[in-house]
Amino acid sequence: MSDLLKLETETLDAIARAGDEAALEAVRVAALGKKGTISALLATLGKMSPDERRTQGAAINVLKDKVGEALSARKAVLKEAALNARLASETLDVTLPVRENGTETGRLHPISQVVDELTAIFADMGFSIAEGPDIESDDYNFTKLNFPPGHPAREMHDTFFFAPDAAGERKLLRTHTSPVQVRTMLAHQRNKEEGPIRVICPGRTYRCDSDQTHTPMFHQVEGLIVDRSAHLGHLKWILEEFCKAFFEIDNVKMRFRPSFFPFTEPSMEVDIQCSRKGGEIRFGEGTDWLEILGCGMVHPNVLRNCGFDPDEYQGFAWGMGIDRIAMLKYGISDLRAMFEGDVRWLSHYGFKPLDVPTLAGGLSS
Ligand code: 2NM
Repeated sequence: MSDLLKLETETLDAIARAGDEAALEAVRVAALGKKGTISALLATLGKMSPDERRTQGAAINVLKDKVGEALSARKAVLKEAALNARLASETLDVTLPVRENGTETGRLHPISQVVDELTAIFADMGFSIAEGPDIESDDYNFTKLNFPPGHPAREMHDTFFFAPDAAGERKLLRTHTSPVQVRTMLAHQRNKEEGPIRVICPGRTYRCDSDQTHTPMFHQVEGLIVDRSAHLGHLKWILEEFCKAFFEIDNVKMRFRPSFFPFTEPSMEVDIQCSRKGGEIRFGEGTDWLEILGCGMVHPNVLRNCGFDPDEYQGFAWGMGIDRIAMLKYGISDLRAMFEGDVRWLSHYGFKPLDVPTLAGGLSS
């Protein structure tokens, strides 16, 4: 009996000292597990005489029940303590502001926004969008576009040239997106496509020029129509519709001045009506003019170089600077800040990524 009493004292003591549920479980296994002290005592009952078994059995079972109760009581205490510790450490301040996800905090660069706007406007008029490589051949960037070798207009483009390759060919960074139109015309012929070409080509362009109003990389969008009966009246209508849609005004006056480009004849520069009252440019009103693009009828040499018979086909094309029209539309004064990648600038001038521009839903609202 005194052994039983000793075991009881020791076991109850161990239960009282168990500091967490894992320690308590170890005590339980040591006492009541298969090889536990109390289980071992119960196993001795079989070898006892019936009398012995009656007294000893009752005593061992009383001990087993006591230990069992002590275990569950201690377990309840430890469980509550563990819960209280978790509640104290895992606090959540539900009054904190909700952190917004990327679609709310991220911003699209104004240039991406303007490209999306141009795309929406010209796609609505039935144009496709074409892209091409930034690294071009001299042939596609110049020769096919009626800039013959040695022509002074080549020098005006401040071209970035690469070192000549093994075959002696000198690649360059395209100085305009016009080589994409060249590729479009050549592919149209190669694939024997039917019908007119109607395409706009937005993209990066490069010239070795850097000051307040020039960056060595800038963006252009050029448009091209080639058809049997394309004429300047169509060009004028397209440009007017574009300006009204892009600047989100009901009416616009445009002024076409004669100019020169190697790839068009005749060539024109286009101004749009604006007012500059109070240092702020507004389009569709006032008596001032602002130059926004160049255009013209595609030169017969260019059509011929790209596989079209200029006696059967005519084309017109135009080109403008995306950076410049983005700055005009969105009141951005510093060109170079556009390419500095400063998130403070972007969070001010950028656009919410889910506000996709559409003609029906509004371009910029
Ligand atoms: C401009 C102005 C005038 C132009 C011409 C062509 C092509 F490939 F058809 F010959 N593409 N772009 C063009 C015409 C570009 O940018 C100021």
